[in-house]
Amino acid sequence: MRWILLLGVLIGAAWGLQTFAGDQVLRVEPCNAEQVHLLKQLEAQESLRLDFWRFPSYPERPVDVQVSFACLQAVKVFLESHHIKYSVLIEDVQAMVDEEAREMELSQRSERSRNGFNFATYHPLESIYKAMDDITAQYPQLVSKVQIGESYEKRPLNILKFSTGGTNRPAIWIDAGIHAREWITQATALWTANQIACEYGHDPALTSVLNATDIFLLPVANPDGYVFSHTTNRMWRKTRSRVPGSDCIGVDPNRNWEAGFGGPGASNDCCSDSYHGPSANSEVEVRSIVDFIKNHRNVKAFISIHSYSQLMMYPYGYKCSKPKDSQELDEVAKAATRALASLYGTQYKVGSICPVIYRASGGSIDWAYDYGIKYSFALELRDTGQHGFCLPANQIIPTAEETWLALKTTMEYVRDHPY
Ligand code: INF
Ligand code: ZN
Repeated sequence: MRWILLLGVLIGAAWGLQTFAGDQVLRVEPCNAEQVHLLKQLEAQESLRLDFWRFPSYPERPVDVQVSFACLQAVKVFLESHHIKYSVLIEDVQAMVDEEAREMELSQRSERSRNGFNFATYHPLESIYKAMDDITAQYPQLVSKVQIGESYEKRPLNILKFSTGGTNRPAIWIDAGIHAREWITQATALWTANQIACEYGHDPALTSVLNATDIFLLPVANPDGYVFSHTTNRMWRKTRSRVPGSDCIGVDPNRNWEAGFGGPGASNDCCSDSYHGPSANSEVEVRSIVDFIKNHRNVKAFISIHSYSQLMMYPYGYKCSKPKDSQELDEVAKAATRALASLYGTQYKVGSICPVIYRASGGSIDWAYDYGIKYSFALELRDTGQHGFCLPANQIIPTAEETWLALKTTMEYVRDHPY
């Protein structure tokens, strides 16, 4: 049995398939600034190829880091020798990835036989795009597909526009999947698209929102990265752009916006997962959204969906001072997360990016807020680390249903508070 595993790993590696045999995810709990500094030194050690699922930051907060089998012992010795507390959050990353792949294969097989779209499983990009076309075809009076650009590898960037008429109505922007590996976000966005289409005219809150505002929904903001996370490296986060002169690929699209660009909370190392890129808006995926928003001055809310950690955040990440609207944004986020928790009891934390998680420059919602879109929020969906980016498919619909309550609460508030 073991030689079959070895053979699989070798064949996978020959294909450039990233395997995670023996990898673990550690939850590290630095207890002071010095220990955070040590973790940042570890992060800088490229040879360890550590994959921080949650980055080290000041002041000290829990850090989740995926460690390859080859480096596991060395990293644990390092942490223990510096008395840095850690625990094993995920025992076997490969087993979790394999389980997810098995579930996808089974449900896609049954879906083909039933000829219906299964929202309760993860889908490759082409299935998501086909589902978007089907929703548009089924509800042509309400839904239209708009291509706002092309990715680096020339895949379409498609949004769904939900509009019940009127011209130049206030609009709400929602994007998901800007970080490729956060699969629950693309799945939640697709379920949400179907929910909006089906529930208009039935759900009073949604109907009242759509009778006054338009909704622009981008379910896959980083299609190249998403395809790569399906075909090659499940833990891929960035875009797939080739930066001239770099020996690594991709830019963190949530560090590439003109908002404190290149400041603290982003890396200028092209191999880092938080690499900000050669210049603001260097990533065509980011540029396309910026251009769309600039051509639609009626956008009054900007919601960017990430995972994981169960948070609803508002600006700023590029600085740790509060935005002028912090009290109002805090109240909206608290109301939205109360609605979310009312369904299954899922608890979210609320606050500005910097104090809630860490300093992060070049983020999308900071740009939107400074551009004048007051109601700018980032959601971090389930869970809090037990599965991380590999949330089991049986949680897709419950996550989407509870997130929907937060989105509706936010959209009703935006509708009732024109500015
Ligand atoms: N989010 C963090 C990030 O490093 C935090 C964040 C969210 C920063 C929103 C700025 C804006 O980008 C994730 N979670 O990557 O997926
Ligand atoms: Zn993210």
